[in-house]
Amino acid sequence: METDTAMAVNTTQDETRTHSDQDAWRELARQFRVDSIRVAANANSGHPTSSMSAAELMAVLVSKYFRYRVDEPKSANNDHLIFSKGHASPLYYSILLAIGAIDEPEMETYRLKGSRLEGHPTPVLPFVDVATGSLGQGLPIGVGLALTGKRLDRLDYRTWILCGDSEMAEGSIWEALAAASFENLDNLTAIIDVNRLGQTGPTRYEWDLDVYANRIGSFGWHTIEIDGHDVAAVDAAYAEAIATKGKPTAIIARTIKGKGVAWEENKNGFHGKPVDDSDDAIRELGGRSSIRIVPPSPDEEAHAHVFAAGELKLPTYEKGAKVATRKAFGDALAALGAADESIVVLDGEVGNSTYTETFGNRFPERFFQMYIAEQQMISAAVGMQVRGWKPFSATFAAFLSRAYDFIRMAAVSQANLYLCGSHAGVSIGEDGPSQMGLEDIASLRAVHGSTVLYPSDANQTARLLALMANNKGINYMRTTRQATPVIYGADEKFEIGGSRVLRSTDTDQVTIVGAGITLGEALKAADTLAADGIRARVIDLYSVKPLDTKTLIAAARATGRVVTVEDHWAEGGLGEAVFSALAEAGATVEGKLLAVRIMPGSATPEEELQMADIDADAIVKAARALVGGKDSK
Ligand SMILES: Cc1ncc(C[n+]2csc(CCOP(=O)(O)OP(=O)(O)O)c2C)c(N)n1
Repeated sequence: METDTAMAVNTTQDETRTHSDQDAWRELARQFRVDSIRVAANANSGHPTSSMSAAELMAVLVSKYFRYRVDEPKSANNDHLIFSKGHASPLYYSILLAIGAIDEPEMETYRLKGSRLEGHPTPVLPFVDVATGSLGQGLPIGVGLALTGKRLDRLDYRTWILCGDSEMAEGSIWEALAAASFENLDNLTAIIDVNRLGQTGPTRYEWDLDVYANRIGSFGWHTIEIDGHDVAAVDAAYAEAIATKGKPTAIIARTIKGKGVAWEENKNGFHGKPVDDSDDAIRELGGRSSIRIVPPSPDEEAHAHVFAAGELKLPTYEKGAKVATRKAFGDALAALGAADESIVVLDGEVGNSTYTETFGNRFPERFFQMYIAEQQMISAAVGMQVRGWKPFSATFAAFLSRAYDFIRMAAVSQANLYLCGSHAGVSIGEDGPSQMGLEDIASLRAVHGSTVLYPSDANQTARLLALMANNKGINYMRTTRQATPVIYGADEKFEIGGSRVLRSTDTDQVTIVGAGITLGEALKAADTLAADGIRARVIDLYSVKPLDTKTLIAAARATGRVVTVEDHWAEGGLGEAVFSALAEAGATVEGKLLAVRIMPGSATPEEELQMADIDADAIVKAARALVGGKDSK
């Protein structure tokens, strides 16, 4: 058994070993407290008291149970340790120091400018799988890692998550608790540091461990209640967690916030600050030490599972046919999945609307139904990409907003995510505004380093998706519910950061920029304008971020007038992207930003576009007004 072969703090045998192990764990916990206090004092900020409560929990874990190769932090067989309570970073860095992952000079840079030891852990350090610090994220991401271990990698690594008790109020934690037991994740252990206090005062249930145990137990977990400062109890709890088969385990540990420093123990008002009189505190704890440990070794022989892969054969569509881009997304995703065995797909229980079901039917082993739990869907994807899988997550664009904080944090995690939001805009029609994605371009554009693609026809969707699948960072594709005409041939080339000029002459008087459903409206408008003798340039802005500023600037300079049209709120969408790029380039234009500005209701798609003033008629009117045509007054 892995626990017996573990290299613990000491190397003595038999009876004496138990006692000396326990002494060594206590010593290590003491060192973790001292190190947490001293680095926070040095930085004059941080969360030492939140670190001190979990010192024994972590000392026993890393000495005996956490199987990890410090020299190879990305090794497939390593266990994973995530501080869901990321603010306890002093404790986390104290562990890294003790296992030799960082050295003493670096330890002293905690929270200082340029340091890898940021206020909350991020993957700037190779030992950190994912960024935490936004509470309620570590456990759902851990579910993703544990799922990956069971169903994708098929390796026996374990995932250990340290949670705070105040953090347990987050809804995403309960999404994770439900998902983990449903998936029988006995390779996942939640360690709940019940220190009774949160940031501003007592937590809801303070030290009532039974409340946690009953609720978490009713979610299908094995639960163990312990005194989190009793190293023997902590040791026994980990052994029991490992021995528990078929369900995940939650260790619910009663602890004391600020433990070890009499004047701060279990007192409100010391959260998130250096310990008062830190020198005295360190003296009270017995002074500094430099214990170094070697965590137990993982099994080096096992290899991650690899699925079979074949040829890439992207779908093609006949020009003139009417196909929804969401349908083309589903077809293309399945085609990409056939060629790239690392592609996995997560569904928020709308796979027959987003068309991820096409992939799911073909590759059930790489398809994950996350049910209507968007935070868990994105977290699981973040966990999967830690191990090199390429997760595509799809739901209605509107519902991705529920997981926005997880997407934001995924960027901090330097994660590679592939997102699709379907049912974009008012053009979904009768279902009404609750189902309409009208904020997604703005929100996804605002994510650091993101890519935002918005195809307008089926062939373009397939080709852009193939490019997106090889792109890093947070990638988003916006798809349309309505069938739209196929306007591009299957052999046309597109690029991330590109655009396509569909109508142009040397004497264009106005530029119309659209994408997705509004591109067809823009083309219709250009025809109407042409009949009036107004020459309009039409640009398909399928890459909203990065933006093809070169083409836009050239068009703006050539025509002096720009109309943008989008099925999205005016704020932060395609139009604002275009006009801010033009302003930055110093291109002076007369502009009109057509976007949704009314609260839509139910109507047919055509009526919706018309009521929102983003249909062909609205574009014609705006263009005429700019050019000074007959409807301009
Ligand atoms: C989503 C979110 N909301 C609020 C905060 C601010 N915050 C940081 S720590 C904390 C209290 C956490 O208490 P607990 O989970 O019990 O951990 P402890 O510090 O007591 O160990 C709060 C509210 C946050 N980081 N994330």
